[in-house]
Amino acid sequence: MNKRAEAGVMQAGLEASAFWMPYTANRQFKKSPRLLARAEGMYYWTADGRQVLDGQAGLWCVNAGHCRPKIVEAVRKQVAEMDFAPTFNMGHPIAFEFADRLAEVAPDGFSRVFFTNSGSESADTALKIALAYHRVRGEGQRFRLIGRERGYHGVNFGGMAVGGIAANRKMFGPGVAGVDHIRHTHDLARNAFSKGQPAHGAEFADELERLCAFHDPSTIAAVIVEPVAGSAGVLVPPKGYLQRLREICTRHGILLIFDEVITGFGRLGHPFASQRFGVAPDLFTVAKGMTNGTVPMGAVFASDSIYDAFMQGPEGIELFHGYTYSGHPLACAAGIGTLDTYAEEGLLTRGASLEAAFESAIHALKGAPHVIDVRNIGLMAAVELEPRPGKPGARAYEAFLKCFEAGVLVRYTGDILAFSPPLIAEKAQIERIFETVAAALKTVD
Ligand code: PXG
Ligand code: PLP
Repeated sequence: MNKRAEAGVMQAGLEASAFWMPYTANRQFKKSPRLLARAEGMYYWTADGRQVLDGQAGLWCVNAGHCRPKIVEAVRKQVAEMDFAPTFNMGHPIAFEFADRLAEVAPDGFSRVFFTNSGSESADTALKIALAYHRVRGEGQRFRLIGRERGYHGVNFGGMAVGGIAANRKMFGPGVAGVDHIRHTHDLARNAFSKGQPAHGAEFADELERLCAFHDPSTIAAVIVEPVAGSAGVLVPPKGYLQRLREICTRHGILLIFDEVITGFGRLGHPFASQRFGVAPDLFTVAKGMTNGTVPMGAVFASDSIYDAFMQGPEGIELFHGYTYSGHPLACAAGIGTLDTYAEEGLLTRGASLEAAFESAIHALKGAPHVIDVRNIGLMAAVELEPRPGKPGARAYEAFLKCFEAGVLVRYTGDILAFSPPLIAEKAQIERIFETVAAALKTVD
């Protein structure tokens, strides 16, 4: 443990720290920090030595649990062998190997992988591929991008523009031109306490048809949605909704992009959400679970026909896009170690066998104080609380703190508690997460 941790910074505070923390109330946090110092399997240990059960897989990314030996070893070996090599006009074998391994686990027809370094970069990359795809096919008039209210596609300009969480957008100016949004699918009045896909709301997809009529569909390049919205608080698509989006996109020649940054790599009990829902996108993005969170990496999977469209023109660079660290050797090594671990332990489908236990454990919270909704699919779930009057978010924050004090880490966003344990979770650990939440809610006013 380092000196600061030994000195007990959790007590001392970090008010003078240089670290400008992301998505965090810096002043509040630095007065009473919560520091994680070590991790293994389902657990973290705080800087002062307390064990904490990880109910959110790091940040929706550590799907195989923490510090798994195959992944650690692969990264250790790679860093000593070759730290970095460019992928612009050069290549290294491990990047090709990892792309091929990814194509093997991808749904049929997705045999091309473009590497990025995060979910945000994946979203922007997918949007740019969509625009360029239409352009190389002589349909450059398709410039519009359609997102959805309450969607999250990261924080870069493209993803922010199609994103639909107001707080993430309002400070940052007019953004990208030609963007519109369909409404979100959250409908507590009809769907509260749904198990799995809610019954009502397939018709929300018809808003896309309305936007097509309004803008002229031949100006729309792509629609991007999360199959299950994660950041906005686990909004599960109503039955038939994704199918309807797919039909409308196909009818009008619009590309459908699934943002699978959270839903990818086993979160829904299938390798990818498109398989769970039986709806195929044209492009999909991943990150997080791709390397088990060990080294930052993301990717865009392209259907063969999209990749092929780019390979028709004159010889030369087909797509003027890429990141210094696209296909970084350490990330590829971590990714291969991750896929090996997923395969050996059946983790890309393990969620399916845990889903029933997970569902009944979380739905036991129906009737607990302040709970106005419980929703779940695969191994992701949320509990929505009635906000404290005039103080949105305060109740969930308090519940989160009480859970953390009781040794369970959960995520909160607004007045929603969100859950996404590592896919190695045992039933008893899942039960402990929700028993801890139940106990915490009894003490929150
Ligand atoms: N798309 C989706 C669907 C995501 O969930 C991103 C893109 C952006 O990925 P990066 O790697 O750039 O962060 C995400 C990320 C939360 C939370 O509190 C969710 C995310 C990130 C941090 C917190 O729910 N999702
Ligand atoms: N800014 C400058 C000045 C650069 O030279 C580069 C890359 O060469 C970038 C930004 C983009 O960095 P990255 O490729 O890591 O996204």
